[in-house]
Amino acid sequence: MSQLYRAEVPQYGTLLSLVAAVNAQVLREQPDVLAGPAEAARLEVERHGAIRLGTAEELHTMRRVFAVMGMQPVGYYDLSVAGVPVHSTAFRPVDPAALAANPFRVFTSLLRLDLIEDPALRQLARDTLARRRIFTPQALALTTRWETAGGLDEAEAEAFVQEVLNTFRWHRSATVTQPEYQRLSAAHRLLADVVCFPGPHINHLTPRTLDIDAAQAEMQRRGLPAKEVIEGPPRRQVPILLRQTSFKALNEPVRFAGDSGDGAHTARFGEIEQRGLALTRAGRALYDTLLQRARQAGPGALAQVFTEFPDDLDALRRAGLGFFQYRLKPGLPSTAWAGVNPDAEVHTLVDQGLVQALPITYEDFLPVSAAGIFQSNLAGDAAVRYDAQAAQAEFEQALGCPVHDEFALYEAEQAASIATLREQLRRGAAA
Ligand code: OOG
Ligand code: NI
Repeated sequence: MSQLYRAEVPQYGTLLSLVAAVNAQVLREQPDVLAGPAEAARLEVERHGAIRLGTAEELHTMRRVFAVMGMQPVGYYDLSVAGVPVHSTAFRPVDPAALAANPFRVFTSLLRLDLIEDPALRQLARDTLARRRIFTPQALALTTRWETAGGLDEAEAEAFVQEVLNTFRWHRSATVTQPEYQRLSAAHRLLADVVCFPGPHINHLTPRTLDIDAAQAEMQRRGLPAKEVIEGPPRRQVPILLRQTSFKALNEPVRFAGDSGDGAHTARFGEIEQRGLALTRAGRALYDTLLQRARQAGPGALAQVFTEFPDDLDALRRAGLGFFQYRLKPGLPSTAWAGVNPDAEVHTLVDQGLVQALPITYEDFLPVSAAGIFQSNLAGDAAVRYDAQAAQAEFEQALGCPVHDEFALYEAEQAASIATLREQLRRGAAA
């Protein structure tokens, strides 16, 4: 997918080399910034992509296709509150070992036609979408084979990747006429992006940077059309959640149906992300409150408002704001544990110098940031207001299963590390 996107969006190659240069610089200055060689090995792997689907059936099949690759839906994001007529989830690996092997996620949005007011336009969109087939017959057959046989052999797996790649390609030929495109685009540019093409072209791919401020400055220096703002929390000593920025979307040539002319479509872009500590529900609530306050206070208030958010790992841990993995400090003789109570509070065990707390990285997305990313790439649209409600039940019905609760996944990872630790202490104490 990376090769495909690089061929389709040449600036993306520039973005990748820029991010690699910034990361190399950070690693020269802070050689310990990555937790070991496994982290370094996957640094250059893209962290996420995004697609936008048109129908419940497309979402349902996409869920089956991602399952073949070990990716499951995590989280529900309602973007209608931000004037974007979609709701979304992120497909990703859910267990820590799978995430360590490959952390790739796909932010997947489903168009909400119920939010399009004009009934004629809604019908045009529905009919156009009903005619398209976004998966090749072979991709569907291999997905079914994986489900029934419980796996694919090497050749089938290779064929699966090649077939599924077709779903994410850009198509220069639109499925609608130019006047139809214009009507859809006038209602919402996103509507045109989802409805007018034969498939859900990959909208962006996002490498991971170790210093998003430096990467942003470098984007501007190299003349990439970078956004002015970085979405998410401000720069801090301890990065939390997710910070993102992107370059503005490209103009791509389009040929409209029925010889109705040529034009251009603007939707696809490049994005970079920097990830930090996963926050507990309490931490997230504090983040949301401060973000809200900063938005009300206006541009420039973010850093000041966030001084209320503790900014060292110990404070974050003790206040119960972040998730951590706990493990025995390596290299201690087992005599160090003599007399230790295996059931003592983890913070006490850390204080006693026996246990290390390693921050768990946030693997998900932020709805306010995502809305900002959507909007910056729908340049020129006046803000649309929807009196919508989140529609998680409908989304899950289309998907064919509930989405994972992201907090529960982090909680389970933290709890499992504590259980293992206590087990080791108990064995040590008995020895
Ligand atoms: C998805 C926007 C959200 C992110 O990184 O928050 C997103 C889209 O533009 O389709 O990718
Ligand atoms: Ni993104």
